[in-house]
Amino acid sequence: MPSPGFSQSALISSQEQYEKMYKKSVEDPAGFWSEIASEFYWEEKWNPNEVCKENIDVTNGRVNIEWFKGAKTNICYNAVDRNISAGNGDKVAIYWEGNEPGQDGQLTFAQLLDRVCQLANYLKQVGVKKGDAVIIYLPMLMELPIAMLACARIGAVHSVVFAGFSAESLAQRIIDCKPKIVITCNAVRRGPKVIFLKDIVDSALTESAKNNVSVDICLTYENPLAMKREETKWQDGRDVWWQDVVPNFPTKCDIEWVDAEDPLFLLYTSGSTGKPKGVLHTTGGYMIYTATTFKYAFDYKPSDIYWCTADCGWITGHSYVTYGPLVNGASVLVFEGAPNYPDAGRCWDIVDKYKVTIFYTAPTLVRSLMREGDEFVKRYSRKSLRVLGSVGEPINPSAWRWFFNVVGDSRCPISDTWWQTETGGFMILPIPGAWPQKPGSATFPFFGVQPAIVDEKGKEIEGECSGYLCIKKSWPGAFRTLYGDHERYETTYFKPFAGYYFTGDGCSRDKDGYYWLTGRVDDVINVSGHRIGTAEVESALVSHPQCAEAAVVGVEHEVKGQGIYAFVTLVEGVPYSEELRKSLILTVRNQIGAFAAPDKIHWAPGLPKTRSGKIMRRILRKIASRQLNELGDTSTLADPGVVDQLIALADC
Ligand code: 6R9
Repeated sequence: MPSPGFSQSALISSQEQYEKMYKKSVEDPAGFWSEIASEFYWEEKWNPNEVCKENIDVTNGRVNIEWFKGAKTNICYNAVDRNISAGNGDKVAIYWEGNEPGQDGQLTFAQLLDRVCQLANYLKQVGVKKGDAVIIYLPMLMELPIAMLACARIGAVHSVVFAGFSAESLAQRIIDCKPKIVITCNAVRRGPKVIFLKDIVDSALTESAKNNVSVDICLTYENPLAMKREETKWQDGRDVWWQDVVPNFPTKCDIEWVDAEDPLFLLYTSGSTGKPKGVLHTTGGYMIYTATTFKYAFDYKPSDIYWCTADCGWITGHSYVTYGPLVNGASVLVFEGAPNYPDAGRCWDIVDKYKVTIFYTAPTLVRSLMREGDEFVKRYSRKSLRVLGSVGEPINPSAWRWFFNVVGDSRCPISDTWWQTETGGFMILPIPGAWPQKPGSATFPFFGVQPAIVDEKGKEIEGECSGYLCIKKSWPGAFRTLYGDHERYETTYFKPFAGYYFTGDGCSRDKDGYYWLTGRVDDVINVSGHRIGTAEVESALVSHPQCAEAAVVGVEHEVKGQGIYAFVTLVEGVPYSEELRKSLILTVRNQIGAFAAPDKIHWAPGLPKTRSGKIMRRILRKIASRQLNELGDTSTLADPGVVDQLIALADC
């Protein structure tokens, strides 16, 4: 149960209040969201009769979602200028904590505005216009949210690429969205390591030039704590030091008022095929949805100090490091380093240092810190903490309990937020103060969200049940298309179960109506909360000259949630060796990024295939998890003998 003290002062203080608001949100979505939208700044208002236009039923033609079309606003204005006009110019917008304890900085909203405007003016001067794509490949420096906001201010479409992606992955994204400019920094320290980001960008730009996509400017932030300017490789004419140009620009920059339906950003995410999908979010609906979900999910109060450990390279960093909190005028902490450096107490050290009140993280981090023992937590007071949050994968009840009892001293509710890159913001979560919690359940839908659990045939199942999780109607934060591929948008998300948005997740609902997410039901693996398509890893493996075929499945992993398990068939005559194993793993690191490196390579003289040549992943999953008594029917295999061979080689 939420503690009575918490509920009393909570924004939503009871189940009844939630139910009343939820009812209104589904019975009159236009009225509900218009009322909320009125709290934000709009240069031109929407037509009250056309708040939402949608068709999510493929059988009725093209899938199309529009909210507040025709209205004009700007999310940077709402996140920065509006807070200054409200008298909060001197409030800290961003606290920054560097990799090493003792390195820190901060910007008030007024200072943030100056920095955003200078960069926005620079971008304008080099010819970036409304609708142009800008790639941002930066670590968690203050410059990362500054760059996002500067793009938004001038109507440019940012595409942040997580700075753990390899040169090849970066090149793939550059080739897809053809930016005029890439914004990066020379290097970054993460824990004890230095990562040379500019070198990665250089190779990505060489690769994209080979594909006839050339980028005019590589704006590089000099990160002197990681690498000296003189040591950075440089291409005159293309490369420009941020510090040499941006501070010379004026600190005032006019706003580009954009349509609510103009694109705000593109974010590439993994799907079940090899090619990442460019998820496109627009401005108005996304703005009000991220701000509103942030406010209620964390019971936000203006005095809060909020810390989300996600990187801005993922959707969580877009919606809940940058936009949602800043639009609410919240003070946000941005942390450059690694959560276990210099030791496993770092997070709690930071919590005490900044008096963090809301701490939002991923189950994988909770599990990895839990393994280090309570001692690292207990060393710090943590008494400022008020609300905890979890995202990225289902949180297992033992990690939930440790988070609740040890980190939160049994006093802070946990907001277990289920959502996706595609949904823009939270979809199912326990609003703290309103709901009795059940460890591991994401609980109930957010306002306006109508979940449906459907069976194999797409028929909605009522009551206590399990099946595929779909959503019945659009919500303001929904993605509008996949960049350059509306057909794939329809095929992936709206065709599997006509009339619904299909999430790709399995889900059950218990007798009290609580939702329990059970993980992906497609060929996507969730490693430490990062989505990785099995096909992406397979295509990286088979690009190795000695690899003939590969099949990748997810297996349970104590810390990461899921680990990557790769079955690999070598080219005829090539012997297995430790060296080859390492070289295959390196290939994946180079092509995707270190976070996608397989945990296990399983040598496979042959793969279990049906007579039509389809790999039976069901069997591979059982072998990978060593559930050898549960292999099921293998009689439809073209060669059932391969299964015994694979089992014999399991621990080689
Ligand atoms: C926000 C984010 C989305 C997938 C999603 C689901 C899993 C995320 C979860 C969760 C259970 C939660 N997921 N949060 N599963 N409980 N609280 O992570 O976006 O990277 O697109 O991943 O992550 O499987 O479908 P994204």
